[in-house]
Amino acid sequence: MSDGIRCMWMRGGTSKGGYFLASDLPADADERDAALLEIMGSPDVRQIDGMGGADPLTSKVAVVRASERPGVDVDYLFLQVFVDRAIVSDAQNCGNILAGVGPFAIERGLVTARDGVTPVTIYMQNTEQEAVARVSTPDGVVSYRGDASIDGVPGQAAAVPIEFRDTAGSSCGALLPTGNVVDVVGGIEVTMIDNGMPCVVLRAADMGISGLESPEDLEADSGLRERLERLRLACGPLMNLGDVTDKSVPKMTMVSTPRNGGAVATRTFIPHRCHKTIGVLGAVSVATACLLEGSPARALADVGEGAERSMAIEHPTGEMTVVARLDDSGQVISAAILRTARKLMDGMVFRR
Ligand code: NQM
Repeated sequence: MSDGIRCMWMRGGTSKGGYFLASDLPADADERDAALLEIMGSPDVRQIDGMGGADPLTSKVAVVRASERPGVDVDYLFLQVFVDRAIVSDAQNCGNILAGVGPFAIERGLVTARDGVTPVTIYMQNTEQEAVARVSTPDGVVSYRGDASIDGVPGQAAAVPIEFRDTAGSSCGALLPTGNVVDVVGGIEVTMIDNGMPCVVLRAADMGISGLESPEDLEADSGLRERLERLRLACGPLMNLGDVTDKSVPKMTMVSTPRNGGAVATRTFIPHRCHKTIGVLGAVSVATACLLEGSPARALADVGEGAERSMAIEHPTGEMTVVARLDDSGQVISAAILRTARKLMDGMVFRR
């Protein structure tokens, strides 16, 4: 039998995946990716011969190492293992999988836990930015139990609040890579934005939908999917992302008026499947688009007032609240969200 690779399987926010120490994986990126494809069972729509859950949200990997950067505890590399294609991509970050990185780093001894709450400063290698996650550690031991709940995950768990700073232009080089709050691409008004995740934000009505449809119904609409993909391929180069045919960015978020007292309603393709909720950094980017005077989202959104805005981004299974802090000129300077995480398995995973 082949040797196993040590890993922990965790739910991070509304996603799930394998968490590895960098030192437990092949150092060569091609060899590492070949191992991860086998571990997940890709390419195969069912991922029947691997650990993946036949959904991009459950086919994710965190690679973690102790950081050599001043003031930073660990470096985190996010890898998206495509389900139906033999692609492992580092072209995007993931704020949901990020929620498990702090607990994992403590469990693996990379960070010493305090009694109570342990802040873990994480350098996100994909976008070269930092986040601080606060992990519940009563008596210096990670606890996954608690009374926090997040939409899209049943039950309650320990809160993992995460704060992001300086996420603008994470992958596109600028918050608004075209320099414009609104561009017309293929006849549709869009905001191309990157506040931690490259997103194209457009009105649901402009795609002929109400914006309240279920992800299943939207995925079943092949005409909608084709129009969205055409638009995405046209936006990619305009966002400094080059040819995005084989990339999982930009995300496509269709917005409409909030229906449940939130800031805005969303339906997001990531980019070929419709998200059951919304990505963390995706939500930060969409919230930021809602705050931009003149954007298509702004006209539909309820953005509140003041230097700190608590914005509930409505999605198919509830909402995700983004707490945005603004400077005097109205620019978002930091964003915080609440996630939870859970250890599911710690052991060895095997290659084919
Ligand atoms: O935007 C899905 C997720 C994500 C990414 C995706 C995420 C983020 O829900 O930060 O969390 O957009 O591919 O895990």
